Amino acid sequence: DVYKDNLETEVLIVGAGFGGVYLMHKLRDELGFDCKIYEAGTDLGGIWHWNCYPGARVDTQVPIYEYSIEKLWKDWTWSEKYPDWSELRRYFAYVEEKLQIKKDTAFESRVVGAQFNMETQKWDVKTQDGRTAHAKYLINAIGFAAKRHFPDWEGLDTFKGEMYHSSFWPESGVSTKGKKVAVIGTGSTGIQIAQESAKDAESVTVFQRTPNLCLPMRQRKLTKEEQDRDKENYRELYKYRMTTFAGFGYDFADRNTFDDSPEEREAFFESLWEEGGFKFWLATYKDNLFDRAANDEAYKFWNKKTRERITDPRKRDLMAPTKAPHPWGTKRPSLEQNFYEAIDRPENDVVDIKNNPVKKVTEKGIVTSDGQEREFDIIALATGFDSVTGGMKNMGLLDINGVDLRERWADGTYSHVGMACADFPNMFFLYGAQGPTAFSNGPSCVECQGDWIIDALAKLRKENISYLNATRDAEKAWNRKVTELSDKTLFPIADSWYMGANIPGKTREQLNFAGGIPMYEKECRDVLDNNFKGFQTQAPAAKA
Ligand code: NA7
Repeated sequence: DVYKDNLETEVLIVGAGFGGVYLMHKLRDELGFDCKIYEAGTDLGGIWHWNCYPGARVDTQVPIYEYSIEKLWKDWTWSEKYPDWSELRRYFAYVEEKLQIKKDTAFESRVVGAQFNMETQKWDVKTQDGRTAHAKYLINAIGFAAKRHFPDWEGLDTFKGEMYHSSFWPESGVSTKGKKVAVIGTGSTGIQIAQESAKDAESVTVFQRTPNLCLPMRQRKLTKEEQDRDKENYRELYKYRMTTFAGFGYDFADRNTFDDSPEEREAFFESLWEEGGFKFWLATYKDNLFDRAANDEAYKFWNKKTRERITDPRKRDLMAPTKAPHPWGTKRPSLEQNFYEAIDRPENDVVDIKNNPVKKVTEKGIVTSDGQEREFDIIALATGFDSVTGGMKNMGLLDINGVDLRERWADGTYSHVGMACADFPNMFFLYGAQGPTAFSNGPSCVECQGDWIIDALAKLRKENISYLNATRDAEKAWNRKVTELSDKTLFPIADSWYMGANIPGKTREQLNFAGGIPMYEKECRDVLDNNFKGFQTQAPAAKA
Protein backbone atom coordinates (compact mmCIF):
# COMPACT_ATOMS: atom_id res chain seq x y z
CA ASP A 1 0.00 0.00 0.00
CA VAL A 2 1.68 3.14 -1.25
CA TYR A 3 -0.24 5.31 1.25
CA LYS A 4 0.94 3.48 4.34
CA ASP A 5 3.12 5.03 7.00
CA ASN A 6 6.74 3.84 7.04
CA LEU A 7 6.65 3.07 3.35
CA GLU A 8 9.80 1.26 2.23
CA THR A 9 10.94 1.61 -1.36
CA GLU A 10 14.14 1.57 -3.34
CA VAL A 11 13.39 4.76 -5.26
CA LEU A 12 11.06 7.52 -4.15
CA ILE A 13 10.14 9.99 -6.88
CA VAL A 14 8.49 13.26 -5.90
CA GLY A 15 6.11 14.56 -8.54
CA ALA A 16 3.95 12.83 -11.17
CA GLY A 17 4.33 15.18 -14.10
CA PHE A 18 6.28 14.51 -17.31
CA GLY A 19 9.49 13.87 -15.34
CA GLY A 20 8.17 11.63 -12.57
CA VAL A 21 6.07 9.48 -14.89
CA TYR A 22 9.02 8.98 -17.26
CA LEU A 23 11.32 7.92 -14.41
CA MET A 24 8.75 5.58 -12.93
CA HIS A 25 8.14 3.86 -16.23
CA LYS A 26 11.79 3.40 -17.13
CA LEU A 27 13.10 2.51 -13.68
CA ARG A 28 10.27 0.19 -12.72
CA ASP A 29 9.27 -1.35 -16.03
CA GLU A 30 12.60 -1.52 -17.84
CA LEU A 31 15.15 -1.84 -15.02
CA GLY A 32 13.11 -3.54 -12.33
CA PHE A 33 13.66 -1.00 -9.58
CA ASP A 34 11.12 -0.84 -6.79
CA CYS A 35 9.69 2.67 -7.27
CA LYS A 36 7.02 4.83 -5.71
CA ILE A 37 5.81 8.35 -6.41
CA TYR A 38 4.64 10.96 -3.91
CA GLU A 39 2.52 13.58 -5.66
CA ALA A 40 0.97 16.65 -4.02
CA GLY A 41 -1.97 16.83 -6.44
CA THR A 42 -4.79 14.39 -7.06
CA ASP A 43 -3.81 13.13 -10.52
CA LEU A 44 -0.94 12.68 -12.96
CA GLY A 45 0.13 15.53 -15.22
CA GLY A 46 2.19 17.93 -13.12
CA ILE A 47 1.63 21.47 -14.33
CA TRP A 48 -1.28 20.19 -16.48
CA HIS A 49 -2.92 18.87 -13.39
CA TRP A 50 -2.73 22.33 -11.80
CA ASN A 51 -3.31 24.54 -14.83
CA CYS A 52 -6.93 24.92 -15.89
CA TYR A 53 -7.22 28.69 -16.16
CA PRO A 54 -9.04 30.08 -19.21
CA GLY A 55 -6.99 29.53 -22.34
CA ALA A 56 -4.29 27.40 -20.69
CA ARG A 57 -2.38 25.59 -23.40
CA VAL A 58 1.12 24.49 -24.19
CA ASP A 59 3.15 26.70 -26.49
CA THR A 60 5.37 24.00 -27.90
CA GLN A 61 3.79 22.12 -30.78
CA VAL A 62 3.06 18.41 -30.78
CA PRO A 63 4.58 15.93 -31.46
CA ILE A 64 7.62 17.75 -30.07
CA TYR A 65 5.77 18.27 -26.81
CA GLU A 66 5.20 14.63 -25.87
CA TYR A 67 7.06 11.51 -24.83
CA SER A 68 9.24 9.82 -27.42
CA ILE A 69 8.10 6.44 -26.06
CA GLU A 70 6.71 4.56 -29.05
CA LYS A 71 3.86 2.82 -27.31
CA LEU A 72 2.64 6.23 -26.20
CA TRP A 73 2.71 7.98 -29.59
CA LYS A 74 1.83 5.09 -31.83
CA ASP A 75 -1.95 5.23 -31.41
CA TRP A 76 -2.38 8.65 -29.85
CA THR A 77 -3.89 11.46 -31.91
CA TRP A 78 -3.98 15.16 -31.05
CA SER A 79 -6.71 17.53 -32.14
CA GLU A 80 -4.60 20.70 -32.37
CA LYS A 81 -1.01 21.69 -32.95
CA TYR A 82 -0.85 23.41 -29.53
CA PRO A 83 -3.19 21.38 -27.27
CA ASP A 84 -4.99 22.92 -24.33
CA TRP A 85 -4.91 21.76 -20.71
CA SER A 86 -7.92 19.46 -21.05
CA GLU A 87 -6.37 17.58 -23.96
CA LEU A 88 -3.08 17.30 -22.07
CA ARG A 89 -5.00 15.80 -19.16
CA ARG A 90 -6.56 13.30 -21.57
CA TYR A 91 -3.05 12.49 -22.78
CA PHE A 92 -1.95 11.73 -19.21
CA ALA A 93 -5.05 9.55 -18.74
CA TYR A 94 -3.95 7.67 -21.86
CA VAL A 95 -0.40 7.42 -20.50
CA GLU A 96 -1.90 5.88 -17.37
CA GLU A 97 -3.88 3.40 -19.44
CA LYS A 98 -0.67 2.30 -21.17
CA LEU A 99 1.82 2.44 -18.29
CA GLN A 100 -0.17 2.01 -15.06
CA ILE A 101 1.67 4.59 -13.05
CA LYS A 102 -1.06 5.19 -10.48
CA LYS A 103 -0.80 1.88 -8.70
CA ASP A 104 2.58 3.03 -7.41
CA THR A 105 1.64 6.66 -6.81
CA ALA A 106 0.40 8.21 -3.60
CA PHE A 107 -1.57 11.37 -4.39
CA GLU A 108 -2.21 14.21 -1.94
CA SER A 109 1.23 13.43 -0.57
CA ARG A 110 3.10 16.70 -0.35
CA VAL A 111 6.68 16.25 0.83
CA VAL A 112 7.55 18.67 3.63
CA GLY A 113 10.80 17.19 4.91
CA ALA A 114 13.55 14.80 3.92
CA GLN A 115 17.03 13.89 5.12
CA PHE A 116 19.51 11.15 4.31
CA ASN A 117 20.01 8.94 7.35
CA MET A 118 23.70 8.03 7.59
CA GLU A 119 22.95 5.01 9.77
CA THR A 120 20.35 3.34 7.61
CA GLN A 121 21.82 4.84 4.41
CA LYS A 122 18.31 5.74 3.36
CA TRP A 123 16.31 8.87 2.85
CA ASP A 124 13.68 9.54 5.51
CA VAL A 125 10.89 11.47 3.84
CA LYS A 126 7.91 13.12 5.53
CA THR A 127 4.58 14.15 4.02
CA GLN A 128 2.42 17.03 5.13
CA ASP A 129 -0.13 14.69 6.72
CA GLY A 130 2.53 12.96 8.79
CA ARG A 131 3.40 9.82 6.83
CA THR A 132 7.00 8.74 6.36
CA ALA A 133 8.82 6.87 3.65
CA HIS A 134 12.30 5.37 3.55
CA ALA A 135 14.10 5.08 0.25
CA LYS A 136 17.59 4.36 -0.95
CA TYR A 137 17.23 7.04 -3.62
CA LEU A 138 15.22 10.22 -3.67
CA ILE A 139 14.42 11.88 -7.00
CA ASN A 140 12.76 15.29 -7.11
CA ALA A 141 10.72 15.67 -10.28
CA ILE A 142 8.74 18.67 -9.10
CA GLY A 143 9.11 20.91 -12.15
CA PHE A 144 10.27 24.50 -12.24
CA ALA A 145 6.99 26.07 -11.21
CA ALA A 146 6.12 24.31 -7.96
CA LYS A 147 6.01 27.45 -5.82
CA ARG A 148 3.50 30.17 -6.69
CA HIS A 149 4.32 33.82 -6.50
CA PHE A 150 1.82 36.39 -5.24
CA PRO A 151 2.21 40.17 -5.25
CA ASP A 152 2.60 41.63 -1.75
CA TRP A 153 -0.04 44.30 -2.29
CA GLU A 154 -1.90 45.86 0.60
CA GLY A 155 -5.50 44.66 0.79
CA LEU A 156 -5.02 41.66 -1.49
CA ASP A 157 -7.28 39.52 0.68
CA THR A 158 -9.99 42.17 1.05
CA PHE A 159 -11.23 41.88 -2.54
CA LYS A 160 -14.89 40.78 -2.53
CA GLY A 161 -15.01 39.51 -6.11
CA GLU A 162 -13.34 36.36 -7.35
CA MET A 163 -9.57 36.24 -7.23
CA TYR A 164 -7.38 33.30 -8.25
CA HIS A 165 -3.77 32.58 -8.93
CA SER A 166 -3.47 31.02 -12.40
CA SER A 167 -2.23 27.68 -11.04
CA PHE A 168 -5.01 27.52 -8.46
CA TRP A 169 -7.93 28.10 -10.79
CA PRO A 170 -11.14 26.34 -9.69
CA GLU A 171 -11.62 22.99 -11.44
CA SER A 172 -15.25 23.83 -12.05
CA GLY A 173 -14.16 26.82 -14.13
CA VAL A 174 -15.01 30.48 -13.66
CA SER A 175 -17.31 32.15 -16.12
CA THR A 176 -15.90 35.40 -17.46
CA LYS A 177 -19.06 36.07 -19.48
CA GLY A 178 -20.17 39.66 -19.05
CA LYS A 179 -17.63 40.17 -16.24
CA LYS A 180 -15.03 42.85 -15.67
CA VAL A 181 -11.77 40.93 -15.60
CA ALA A 182 -8.37 42.14 -14.37
CA VAL A 183 -5.29 40.19 -15.40
CA ILE A 184 -2.14 40.84 -13.37
CA GLY A 185 1.02 39.93 -15.24
CA THR A 186 1.99 39.48 -18.86
CA GLY A 187 3.91 36.21 -18.79
CA SER A 188 2.68 33.34 -20.95
CA THR A 189 -0.13 32.80 -18.47
CA GLY A 190 -1.37 36.39 -18.36
CA ILE A 191 -1.42 36.62 -22.15
CA GLN A 192 -3.46 33.40 -22.42
CA ILE A 193 -5.98 34.41 -19.76
CA ALA A 194 -6.43 37.87 -21.26
CA GLN A 195 -7.00 36.74 -24.84
CA GLU A 196 -9.37 33.95 -23.78
CA SER A 197 -11.41 36.09 -21.36
CA ALA A 198 -11.72 38.81 -23.99
CA LYS A 199 -13.95 36.45 -25.98
CA ASP A 200 -16.90 36.94 -23.64
CA ALA A 201 -15.99 39.31 -20.81
CA GLU A 202 -17.49 42.79 -20.56
CA SER A 203 -13.95 44.09 -20.30
CA VAL A 204 -10.42 42.84 -19.80
CA THR A 205 -7.79 45.03 -18.16
CA VAL A 206 -4.20 43.87 -18.30
CA PHE A 207 -1.88 45.17 -15.58
CA GLN A 208 1.48 45.22 -17.29
CA ARG A 209 4.85 45.75 -15.68
CA THR A 210 6.89 44.59 -18.66
CA PRO A 211 5.50 44.03 -22.15
CA ASN A 212 5.65 40.45 -23.38
CA LEU A 213 7.26 40.37 -26.80
CA CYS A 214 4.76 37.79 -28.04
CA LEU A 215 4.93 35.70 -31.18
CA PRO A 216 2.03 34.50 -33.32
CA MET A 217 1.11 30.94 -32.41
CA ARG A 218 -0.58 30.03 -35.70
CA GLN A 219 -2.70 27.41 -34.02
CA ARG A 220 -4.41 24.93 -36.27
CA LYS A 221 -6.41 21.72 -36.15
CA LEU A 222 -4.57 18.49 -36.85
CA THR A 223 -6.13 15.55 -38.65
CA LYS A 224 -5.61 11.92 -37.83
CA GLU A 225 -4.51 11.27 -41.43
CA GLU A 226 -1.67 13.76 -41.36
CA GLN A 227 -0.51 12.51 -37.98
CA ASP A 228 -0.59 8.89 -39.12
CA ARG A 229 1.45 9.87 -42.13
CA ASP A 230 3.94 11.87 -40.05
CA LYS A 231 4.38 9.03 -37.61
CA GLU A 232 6.56 7.27 -40.14
CA ASN A 233 9.17 9.88 -39.26
CA TYR A 234 8.65 10.14 -35.50
CA ARG A 235 11.56 7.88 -34.60
CA GLU A 236 13.89 10.11 -36.60
CA LEU A 237 12.22 13.23 -35.28
CA TYR A 238 12.74 12.24 -31.65
CA LYS A 239 16.37 11.46 -32.36
CA TYR A 240 16.78 14.80 -34.09
CA ARG A 241 15.03 16.58 -31.21
CA MET A 242 17.93 15.71 -28.88
CA THR A 243 20.50 17.15 -31.28
CA THR A 244 18.98 20.65 -31.23
CA PHE A 245 19.78 23.42 -28.77
CA ALA A 246 16.33 23.50 -27.18
CA GLY A 247 15.16 19.95 -27.81
CA PHE A 248 12.87 21.14 -30.59
CA GLY A 249 11.90 20.09 -34.08
CA TYR A 250 14.16 22.82 -35.45
CA ASP A 251 17.35 24.63 -34.56
CA PHE A 252 19.14 27.94 -35.05
CA ALA A 253 20.21 28.80 -38.58
CA ASP A 254 23.88 28.29 -39.26
CA ARG A 255 24.57 31.95 -40.00
CA ASN A 256 24.71 35.30 -38.29
CA THR A 257 22.34 38.21 -38.67
CA PHE A 258 24.68 40.41 -40.69
CA ASP A 259 25.79 37.60 -42.99
CA ASP A 260 22.56 38.38 -44.83
CA SER A 261 21.78 41.57 -46.70
CA PRO A 262 18.94 43.70 -45.25
CA GLU A 263 16.60 42.31 -47.92
CA GLU A 264 17.58 38.70 -47.23
CA ARG A 265 17.19 39.32 -43.52
CA GLU A 266 13.74 40.77 -43.94
CA ALA A 267 12.69 37.80 -46.05
CA PHE A 268 14.14 35.32 -43.55
CA PHE A 269 12.42 36.99 -40.58
CA GLU A 270 9.21 37.10 -42.59
CA SER A 271 9.33 33.36 -43.28
CA LEU A 272 9.95 32.54 -39.60
CA TRP A 273 7.11 34.86 -38.65
CA GLU A 274 4.75 33.23 -41.10
CA GLU A 275 5.55 29.76 -39.83
CA GLY A 276 4.77 30.93 -36.31
CA GLY A 277 5.46 29.38 -32.92
CA PHE A 278 8.96 29.70 -31.53
CA LYS A 279 10.65 29.69 -34.93
CA PHE A 280 11.38 33.41 -34.70
CA TRP A 281 13.14 32.62 -31.39
CA LEU A 282 14.77 29.20 -31.85
CA ALA A 283 15.24 28.86 -35.63
CA THR A 284 16.60 32.36 -36.20
CA TYR A 285 20.17 33.62 -36.71
CA LYS A 286 22.57 31.93 -34.34
CA ASP A 287 23.90 35.23 -32.96
CA ASN A 288 20.48 36.57 -32.00
CA LEU A 289 20.87 35.87 -28.28
CA PHE A 290 24.55 36.83 -28.20
CA ASP A 291 24.99 40.06 -30.08
CA ARG A 292 23.07 43.20 -29.19
CA ALA A 293 23.19 44.75 -32.65
CA ALA A 294 21.93 41.49 -34.17
CA ASN A 295 19.25 41.26 -31.54
CA ASP A 296 18.14 44.83 -32.29
CA GLU A 297 17.35 43.73 -35.85
CA ALA A 298 15.00 41.05 -34.50
CA TYR A 299 13.41 43.57 -32.19
CA LYS A 300 12.90 46.05 -35.02
CA PHE A 301 11.13 43.41 -37.07
CA TRP A 302 8.99 42.26 -34.13
CA ASN A 303 8.17 45.86 -33.30
CA LYS A 304 7.03 46.75 -36.79
CA LYS A 305 4.90 43.61 -37.09
CA THR A 306 3.26 44.11 -33.73
CA ARG A 307 2.65 47.85 -33.91
CA GLU A 308 0.72 47.30 -37.12
CA ARG A 309 -1.81 45.30 -35.17
CA ILE A 310 -2.62 47.93 -32.54
CA THR A 311 -4.64 51.00 -33.55
CA ASP A 312 -4.78 52.81 -30.19
CA PRO A 313 -1.52 54.82 -29.97
CA ARG A 314 -1.29 54.69 -26.16
CA LYS A 315 -1.79 50.92 -26.06
CA ARG A 316 0.59 50.53 -28.98
CA ASP A 317 3.37 52.38 -27.16
CA LEU A 318 2.78 50.32 -24.03
CA MET A 319 2.56 46.86 -25.55
CA ALA A 320 5.03 47.35 -28.40
CA PRO A 321 7.31 50.24 -27.44
CA THR A 322 9.69 51.45 -30.12
CA LYS A 323 12.60 51.10 -27.70
CA ALA A 324 13.16 47.49 -26.65
CA PRO A 325 12.41 46.91 -22.93
CA HIS A 326 15.01 44.11 -22.99
CA PRO A 327 16.89 42.27 -25.73
CA TRP A 328 14.43 40.29 -27.83
CA GLY A 329 14.01 36.71 -26.54
CA THR A 330 15.82 37.17 -23.23
CA LYS A 331 12.50 36.96 -21.41
CA ARG A 332 10.23 34.15 -22.47
CA PRO A 333 8.01 35.24 -25.36
CA SER A 334 4.44 34.00 -25.18
CA LEU A 335 2.66 32.56 -28.19
CA GLU A 336 -0.52 34.56 -28.77
CA GLN A 337 -3.45 34.10 -31.09
CA ASN A 338 -5.25 37.44 -31.15
CA PHE A 339 -3.98 39.07 -27.99
CA TYR A 340 -3.08 42.44 -29.51
CA GLU A 341 -6.34 42.86 -31.43
CA ALA A 342 -8.32 41.86 -28.33
CA ILE A 343 -6.66 44.37 -26.00
CA ASP A 344 -6.81 47.03 -28.69
CA ARG A 345 -10.62 46.96 -28.60
CA PRO A 346 -12.13 49.96 -26.78
CA GLU A 347 -13.74 47.95 -23.96
CA ASN A 348 -10.37 46.45 -22.99
CA ASP A 349 -7.31 48.15 -21.59
CA VAL A 350 -3.70 47.86 -20.55
CA VAL A 351 -2.45 49.65 -17.44
CA ASP A 352 1.20 50.57 -17.11
CA ILE A 353 2.09 49.45 -13.60
CA LYS A 354 5.77 50.03 -14.12
CA ASN A 355 5.26 53.78 -14.06
CA ASN A 356 2.00 53.75 -12.15
CA PRO A 357 2.30 50.83 -9.71
CA VAL A 358 -0.56 49.23 -7.86
CA LYS A 359 -1.07 50.94 -4.50
CA LYS A 360 -3.63 48.60 -3.00
CA VAL A 361 -6.47 46.20 -3.60
CA THR A 362 -9.87 47.15 -2.24
CA GLU A 363 -13.17 45.30 -1.83
CA LYS A 364 -14.11 46.44 -5.31
CA GLY A 365 -10.95 46.49 -7.32
CA ILE A 366 -7.47 47.86 -7.76
CA VAL A 367 -6.10 51.31 -6.93
CA THR A 368 -3.02 52.51 -8.77
CA SER A 369 -0.54 55.09 -7.45
CA ASP A 370 -2.23 57.92 -9.38
CA GLY A 371 -5.24 57.34 -7.10
CA GLN A 372 -7.51 55.83 -9.76
CA GLU A 373 -9.64 52.90 -8.62
CA ARG A 374 -10.75 50.38 -11.25
CA GLU A 375 -13.55 48.00 -10.32
CA PHE A 376 -13.56 44.31 -11.23
CA ASP A 377 -15.56 41.12 -10.81
CA ILE A 378 -12.58 38.84 -11.31
CA ILE A 379 -8.87 39.34 -10.63
CA ALA A 380 -6.59 36.78 -12.24
CA LEU A 381 -3.16 36.70 -10.62
CA ALA A 382 -0.85 35.58 -13.40
CA THR A 383 2.17 36.61 -11.38
CA GLY A 384 4.12 33.45 -11.94
CA PHE A 385 6.31 31.37 -9.69
CA ASP A 386 9.40 31.38 -7.57
CA SER A 387 10.66 29.57 -10.64
CA VAL A 388 13.34 26.92 -10.94
CA THR A 389 14.64 26.92 -7.35
CA GLY A 390 11.56 27.84 -5.25
CA GLY A 391 10.03 24.37 -5.26
CA MET A 392 13.06 22.49 -4.00
CA LYS A 393 13.86 25.21 -1.44
CA ASN A 394 10.37 24.74 -0.09
CA MET A 395 10.28 21.04 0.67
CA GLY A 396 12.31 20.79 3.85
CA LEU A 397 15.33 19.07 2.29
CA LEU A 398 18.11 18.80 4.87
CA ASP A 399 21.70 17.93 4.02
CA ILE A 400 23.63 15.36 6.06
CA ASN A 401 24.69 18.15 8.44
CA GLY A 402 21.12 19.22 9.03
CA VAL A 403 21.31 22.38 6.90
CA ASP A 404 18.21 23.16 4.85
CA LEU A 405 18.66 23.49 1.09
CA ARG A 406 16.93 26.84 1.46
CA GLU A 407 19.97 28.06 3.40
CA ARG A 408 22.46 26.26 1.21
CA TRP A 409 21.00 28.13 -1.77
CA ALA A 410 20.31 31.41 0.01
CA ASP A 411 23.13 33.33 -1.68
CA GLY A 412 23.44 31.36 -4.87
CA THR A 413 22.50 28.05 -6.41
CA TYR A 414 24.90 25.12 -6.44
CA SER A 415 24.52 21.70 -7.98
CA HIS A 416 26.55 19.12 -9.83
CA VAL A 417 25.38 18.89 -13.46
CA GLY A 418 22.02 20.35 -12.46
CA MET A 419 20.93 17.00 -11.01
CA ALA A 420 22.65 16.49 -7.65
CA CYS A 421 23.68 18.54 -4.61
CA ALA A 422 26.66 18.09 -2.29
CA ASP A 423 25.78 16.43 1.01
CA PHE A 424 22.43 15.30 -0.28
CA PRO A 425 23.69 11.79 -1.08
CA ASN A 426 21.70 9.52 -3.37
CA MET A 427 19.39 12.42 -4.24
CA PHE A 428 18.77 13.55 -7.81
CA PHE A 429 16.51 16.12 -9.39
CA LEU A 430 15.50 17.03 -12.90
CA TYR A 431 13.88 19.92 -14.76
CA GLY A 432 15.22 22.23 -12.08
CA ALA A 433 18.19 24.46 -11.29
CA GLN A 434 21.21 24.58 -13.58
CA GLY A 435 19.85 22.13 -16.12
CA PRO A 436 18.59 23.08 -19.60
CA THR A 437 15.13 23.56 -18.01
CA ALA A 438 13.91 26.99 -19.11
CA PHE A 439 15.85 26.93 -22.37
CA SER A 440 14.37 23.68 -23.58
CA ASN A 441 11.24 21.79 -24.42
CA GLY A 442 10.01 20.12 -21.21
CA PRO A 443 9.65 16.53 -22.48
CA SER A 444 13.08 16.69 -24.20
CA CYS A 445 14.69 17.99 -21.04
CA VAL A 446 13.17 15.35 -18.76
CA GLU A 447 14.07 12.55 -21.16
CA CYS A 448 17.67 13.80 -21.40
CA GLN A 449 18.08 14.21 -17.64
CA GLY A 450 15.87 11.22 -16.83
CA ASP A 451 18.00 8.93 -18.99
CA TRP A 452 21.10 10.13 -17.20
CA ILE A 453 19.60 9.48 -13.76
CA ILE A 454 18.39 6.06 -14.90
CA ASP A 455 21.84 5.18 -16.23
CA ALA A 456 23.43 6.47 -13.03
CA LEU A 457 21.20 4.23 -10.88
CA ALA A 458 21.89 1.25 -13.13
CA LYS A 459 25.63 1.88 -12.85
CA LEU A 460 25.44 2.23 -9.08
CA ARG A 461 23.60 -1.09 -8.89
CA LYS A 462 26.01 -2.82 -11.24
CA GLU A 463 29.10 -1.55 -9.46
CA ASN A 464 27.65 -2.11 -6.04
CA ILE A 465 28.02 1.50 -5.00
CA SER A 466 25.58 2.41 -2.25
CA TYR A 467 26.54 6.03 -1.61
CA LEU A 468 26.88 8.81 -4.15
CA ASN A 469 27.59 12.34 -2.98
CA ALA A 470 28.51 15.31 -5.16
CA THR A 471 31.54 17.26 -3.99
CA ARG A 472 31.51 20.96 -3.20
CA ASP A 473 34.28 21.48 -5.72
CA ALA A 474 32.19 19.91 -8.45
CA GLU A 475 29.31 22.20 -7.49
CA LYS A 476 31.53 25.28 -7.67
CA ALA A 477 32.82 24.24 -11.06
CA TRP A 478 29.28 23.67 -12.39
CA ASN A 479 28.12 27.00 -11.03
CA ARG A 480 31.02 28.65 -12.85
CA LYS A 481 30.16 26.85 -16.07
CA VAL A 482 26.50 27.86 -15.87
CA THR A 483 27.47 31.47 -15.22
CA GLU A 484 30.12 31.64 -17.92
CA LEU A 485 27.81 30.19 -20.56
CA SER A 486 25.12 32.66 -19.63
CA ASP A 487 27.52 35.62 -19.52
CA LYS A 488 28.29 35.11 -23.20
CA THR A 489 24.62 35.65 -23.98
CA LEU A 490 22.27 38.61 -23.60
CA PHE A 491 20.16 36.79 -20.97
CA PRO A 492 21.76 38.52 -17.95
CA ILE A 493 20.52 41.91 -19.17
CA ALA A 494 16.83 41.15 -18.63
CA ASP A 495 14.95 41.01 -15.32
CA SER A 496 13.52 37.57 -15.93
CA TRP A 497 12.70 34.47 -13.94
CA TYR A 498 15.57 32.81 -15.82
CA MET A 499 17.80 35.12 -13.81
CA GLY A 500 15.87 34.86 -10.53
CA ALA A 501 14.93 38.51 -11.04
CA ASN A 502 11.15 38.08 -10.75
CA ILE A 503 11.12 37.50 -6.99
CA PRO A 504 11.96 40.39 -4.67
CA GLY A 505 15.16 39.67 -2.74
CA LYS A 506 16.09 36.56 -4.72
CA THR A 507 19.75 36.26 -5.72
CA ARG A 508 20.28 37.38 -9.27
CA GLU A 509 22.07 34.62 -11.17
CA GLN A 510 21.50 32.46 -14.20
CA LEU A 511 19.39 29.49 -13.06
CA ASN A 512 19.54 27.52 -16.32
CA PHE A 513 22.20 25.84 -18.40
CA ALA A 514 22.52 27.99 -21.50
CA GLY A 515 24.71 25.69 -23.61
CA GLY A 516 21.89 23.72 -25.20
CA ILE A 517 20.86 20.10 -24.84
CA PRO A 518 23.69 18.46 -26.85
CA MET A 519 26.42 20.23 -24.86
CA TYR A 520 24.62 19.48 -21.63
CA GLU A 521 24.24 15.85 -22.48
CA LYS A 522 27.94 15.58 -23.28
CA GLU A 523 28.91 17.16 -19.93
CA CYS A 524 26.68 14.76 -18.04
CA ARG A 525 27.82 11.69 -19.96
CA ASP A 526 31.39 12.65 -19.19
CA VAL A 527 30.60 12.32 -15.48
CA LEU A 528 29.23 8.80 -15.90
CA ASP A 529 31.99 7.70 -18.25
CA ASN A 530 34.61 8.84 -15.78
CA ASN A 531 33.53 6.94 -12.70
CA PHE A 532 31.12 9.52 -11.39
CA LYS A 533 33.48 12.43 -11.77
CA GLY A 534 32.71 15.06 -9.14
CA PHE A 535 31.06 12.59 -6.78
CA GLN A 536 32.32 10.73 -3.71
CA THR A 537 31.31 7.11 -3.96
CA GLN A 538 32.00 6.05 -0.40
CA ALA A 539 30.24 7.14 2.75
CA PRO A 540 32.58 8.80 5.25
CA ALA A 541 31.86 6.04 7.81
CA ALA A 542 32.71 3.31 5.35
CA LYS A 543 36.01 5.05 4.62
CA ALA A 544 36.99 4.99 8.31
P1 NA7 B 1 5.89 34.63 -15.53
O1 NA7 B 1 6.40 34.40 -16.86
O2 NA7 B 1 6.84 34.68 -14.37
O3 NA7 B 1 5.04 35.97 -15.56
C1 NA7 B 1 4.62 36.63 -14.41
C2 NA7 B 1 4.12 38.00 -14.76
O4 NA7 B 1 3.63 38.63 -13.58
C3 NA7 B 1 5.19 38.92 -15.33
O5 NA7 B 1 4.63 39.68 -16.36
C4 NA7 B 1 5.58 39.77 -14.14
O6 NA7 B 1 6.04 41.06 -14.51
C5 NA7 B 1 4.27 39.89 -13.42
N1 NA7 B 1 4.41 40.14 -12.00
C6 NA7 B 1 4.98 39.33 -11.07
N2 NA7 B 1 4.93 39.89 -9.86
C7 NA7 B 1 4.33 41.08 -10.02
C8 NA7 B 1 4.01 42.14 -9.13
N3 NA7 B 1 4.29 42.06 -7.83
N4 NA7 B 1 3.40 43.20 -9.66
C9 NA7 B 1 3.12 43.27 -10.96
N5 NA7 B 1 3.39 42.33 -11.85
C10 NA7 B 1 4.00 41.24 -11.38
O7 NA7 B 1 4.81 33.51 -15.12
P2 NA7 B 1 3.78 32.74 -16.06
O8 NA7 B 1 2.88 31.98 -15.16
O9 NA7 B 1 3.17 33.64 -17.04
O10 NA7 B 1 4.66 31.76 -16.89
C11 NA7 B 1 5.53 30.84 -16.27
C12 NA7 B 1 6.12 29.91 -17.27
O11 NA7 B 1 5.23 28.81 -17.42
C13 NA7 B 1 6.26 30.39 -18.65
O12 NA7 B 1 7.39 31.09 -18.91
C14 NA7 B 1 6.20 29.13 -19.46
O13 NA7 B 1 7.45 28.49 -19.49
C15 NA7 B 1 5.24 28.33 -18.76
P3 NA7 B 1 7.57 41.27 -15.02
O14 NA7 B 1 7.64 40.66 -16.37
O15 NA7 B 1 8.45 40.53 -14.04
O16 NA7 B 1 7.77 42.72 -15.02
